[in-house]
Amino acid sequence: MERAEFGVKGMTCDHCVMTVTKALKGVEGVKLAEVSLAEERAKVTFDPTKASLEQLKEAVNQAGYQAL
Ligand code: 9UX
Repeated sequence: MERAEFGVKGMTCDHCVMTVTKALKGVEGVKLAEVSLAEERAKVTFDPTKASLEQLKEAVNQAGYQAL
């Protein structure tokens, strides 16, 4: 299992946080996704044989936010 952390811009409320969290958890191989509105960051634990950091960021971007 691999742990990644990256910035997420564009979240302004708790519902945004849920949307980003669900987007990350929807990526195959993701075990845990913690998103902080205050920190504007996502911390994700995933199986690197199933998902990549690029895929995680793509999921965030597809949901309408900006992964850094
Ligand atoms: Mo409401 Mo958070 O539009 O964007 S879900 S502020």
